[in-house]
Amino acid sequence: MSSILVSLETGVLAVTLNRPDKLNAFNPEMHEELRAALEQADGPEVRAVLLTGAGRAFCAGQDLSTRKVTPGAAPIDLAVSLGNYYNPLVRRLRELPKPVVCAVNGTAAGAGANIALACDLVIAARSASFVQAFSRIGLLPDSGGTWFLPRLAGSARAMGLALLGEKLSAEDAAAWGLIWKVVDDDKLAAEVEAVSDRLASAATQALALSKRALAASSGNALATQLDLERELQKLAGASADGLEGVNAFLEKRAPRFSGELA
Ligand code: LHQ
Repeated sequence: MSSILVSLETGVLAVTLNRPDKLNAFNPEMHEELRAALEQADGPEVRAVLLTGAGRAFCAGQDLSTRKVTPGAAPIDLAVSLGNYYNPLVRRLRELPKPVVCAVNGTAAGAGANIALACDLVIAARSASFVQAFSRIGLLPDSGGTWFLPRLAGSARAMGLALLGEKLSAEDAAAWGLIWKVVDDDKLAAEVEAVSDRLASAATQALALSKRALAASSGNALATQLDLERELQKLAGASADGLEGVNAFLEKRAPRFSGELA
């Protein structure tokens, strides 16, 4: 059985983590398959990515069943796993010039929580939860957790989540600004499909430029950010979809965006 399921429909590349009996915890095979699936997102036929999990969890982070160390043996070097797999994955999600929707269908724990937070629009089922499980096993948040949490939730809440490793409900995650929204469990599939379809028929380059500008903002002073917006808006305005958007508005019709990247 493949540990990642992939389908492409109407411009949406749907990627499902598929190790439900392990709560979709990551092993090297799943990382490799996910990397290959996300490579498909480079094709012009893909205009949005939808990431979700099979079964009752979104993802329980690293598969700990292969991590048992016998006393006296050399410890496993976790930097290798982060350097080879988790860090490139988080960067890929952030740097992909296309929107990534994450449907958090159940528990998102450890790296699984932070991979969800790395996505652009996170929509969670009401029964889902987010657990910075790291402190419970003697680790610190990784996969971008120490970067995302203070920016999304503020430093007091980031610290509490990191140090206590308590379960945060999807509703609290939304109230704290960690995610875009929560929907009833039986509405999740329809909601994420509608949002993904909408994004896949939008002006793809403009969305990519929004992603780029927002990513840059946390390291920039306002003056620098204004310069960046000026530079990027020039590109958006000169693109085929930029022209189509304005023309459609003036002609009082719905725009037909090609989604071409410059
Ligand atoms: C699991 C796992 C799991 C294996 C549930 N592995 N089997 C990066 C670099 C390198 C190394 C270190 O880490 C990292 C990043 C990380 O992600 S570190 C954090 C790793 N993840 C965790 O510590 C979470 C561990 N899991 C849990 O705390 C709970 O299972 C959660 C809160 C996810 C769900 O709780 P429950 O709903 O009560 O389910 P459960 O605990 O009964 O789990 C169901 C099964 O899934 C169970 O197996 P079993 O054979 O007893 O049915 C678990 O052992 C297995 N499972 N997480 N990460």
